[in-house]
Amino acid sequence: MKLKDEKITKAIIERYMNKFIDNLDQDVIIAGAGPAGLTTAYYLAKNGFKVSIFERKLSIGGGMWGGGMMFNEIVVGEDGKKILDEFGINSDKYDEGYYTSDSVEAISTICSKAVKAGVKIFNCISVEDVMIDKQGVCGVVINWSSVEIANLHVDPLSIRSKYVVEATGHPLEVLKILEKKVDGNLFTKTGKIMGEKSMNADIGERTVVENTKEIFNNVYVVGMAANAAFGTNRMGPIFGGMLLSGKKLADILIKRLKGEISHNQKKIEGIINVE
Ligand code: 48F
Repeated sequence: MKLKDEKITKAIIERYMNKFIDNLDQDVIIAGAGPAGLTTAYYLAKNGFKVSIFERKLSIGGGMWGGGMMFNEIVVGEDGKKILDEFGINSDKYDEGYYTSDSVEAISTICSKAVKAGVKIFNCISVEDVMIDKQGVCGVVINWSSVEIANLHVDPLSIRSKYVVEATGHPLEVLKILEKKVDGNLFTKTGKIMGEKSMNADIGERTVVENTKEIFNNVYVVGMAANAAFGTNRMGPIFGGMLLSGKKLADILIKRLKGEISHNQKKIEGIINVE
């Protein structure tokens, strides 16, 4: 059989468009395909929920590939190791409470398991805004990362979801948009982004799980973004907290999607100013 170049083109465009159209209305949209966002997505999809991730970069996996300072090994603690085991990722005991894993094996396995569980990942797309109604956030506004990088004046598109997850790591891109554009406070002590504190692995690993929660109506924060939002420490190349944060958030969202926990909706004056 002779291959037709235009048929290859048509197959790609048609399949991508179908995938895209099928994902215009979601249970959960996640901004950022780092370890925390991917872990959240994996557990949601595994439980039958419709979840997609938009990732700015060509490659997914965020900051996990490079381990610490490009030494491509990661460290996890006792609880993090249990999640590595669930994913089927090899790890070696280094000392009591310290396990190491090859970072390439770790993140490529998490990516693969997430996609095979049904997560739809759209790479090369940046979340540049949120969609809002009287109840709070109800989706995201996206554009090709190349449009953003080239600074082209091209209008974006909008995707609806019941919940949006801020998983952009250190830069907190979704929350910065909310802080700037939407009247009403974030659910932090100050009502604002509190800002990440300097390195302390012990505190950072613990608080990243505590800080994994709703931060604005229908917006949840996970992974490094959670500590940056609620003003606690970074933890560096120990990654158990990212996985545990992702799993915790999936559990919360599953309960909420099933109606097992009530909405923590706060009335936000002026969220939309026009009747
Ligand atoms: O930074 P990242 O890996 O976040 P994480 O999952 O994990 C943090 C660790 O890597 C490490 C750490 C803990 O040990 O401190 O830093 O919390 O992944 C965030 C992803 O979000 C993408 C970005 O390219 C990265 O892959 N991203 C950032 N802004 C946007 C975005 C955006 N506006 N739209 C889409 N993707």
